[in-house]
Amino acid sequence: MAPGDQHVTVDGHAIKISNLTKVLYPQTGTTKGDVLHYYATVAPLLISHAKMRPATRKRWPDGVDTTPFFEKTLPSYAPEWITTASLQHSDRIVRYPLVDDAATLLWLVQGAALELHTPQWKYDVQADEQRSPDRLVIDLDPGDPAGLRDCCQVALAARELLTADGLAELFPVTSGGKGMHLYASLPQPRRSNANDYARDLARRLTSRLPNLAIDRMAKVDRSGKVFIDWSQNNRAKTTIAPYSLRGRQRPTVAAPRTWDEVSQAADGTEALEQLEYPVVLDRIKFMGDLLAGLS
Ligand SMILES: [Mn+2]
Repeated sequence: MAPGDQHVTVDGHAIKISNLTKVLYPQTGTTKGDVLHYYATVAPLLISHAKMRPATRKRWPDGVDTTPFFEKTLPSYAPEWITTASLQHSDRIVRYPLVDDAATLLWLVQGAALELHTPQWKYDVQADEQRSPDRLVIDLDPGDPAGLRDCCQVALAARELLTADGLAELFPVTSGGKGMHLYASLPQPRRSNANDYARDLARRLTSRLPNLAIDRMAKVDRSGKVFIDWSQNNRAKTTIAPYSLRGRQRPTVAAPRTWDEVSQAADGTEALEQLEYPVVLDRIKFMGDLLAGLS
């Protein structure tokens, strides 16, 4: 082993951990050790929402100031104990890891996978099949000068529409980027047409808030409006997993929020900002998992 390398045992699996002092976020001095500690702490929460979902990783081996790479296929040097799903793509079969346990999560993070992206459906390893989508995600992307406050106004309207549609609870998550994601568990009857439902919801939101929201995919002028991206419900798409870090200048997180926070931001009482990992660690100590109840 190189100096500074060590082995940790997680779920009975030995994982080699290296370069703990390497700075991955220069602006904040956040090291790989900090990142591993963050993921080890949020593992139970992150995994409860990411398990059984084939994970695409975005890796920054040399830190966030360098060019990352997307990785779908699990590398051949990966440990055999990682649970995988082999999925047929148009031209090839891709073997993805399923982030079903802390050992898998930490092995991926050891490889500087700062971001984990997952689809809104699960892969059933026993049956060897892809299940129908069990979650709805609505991605709210603000176009300058619109910001999180505008997203919150759209989020409140979305919550009203979903409630009227009889859907279960809607969960707001600030993305760690510019905007916000809204999640809902999909009841069985809506699972076969999640993408159509999301598209229809986006259209209804846009007609309700014509000056604030836009739902067109084309690169029309989105400035000052919130783009409601419903397309991430497509089976081929993934979204940043809740509790994943982001590979941005600062170590922000895709962080669950309360509706009180969203309401106060919408009416301007209290500004809402993207959260960095130390704040997320504090919050989970006294708030637990705000996404408990999401499938
Ligand atoms: Mn987005």
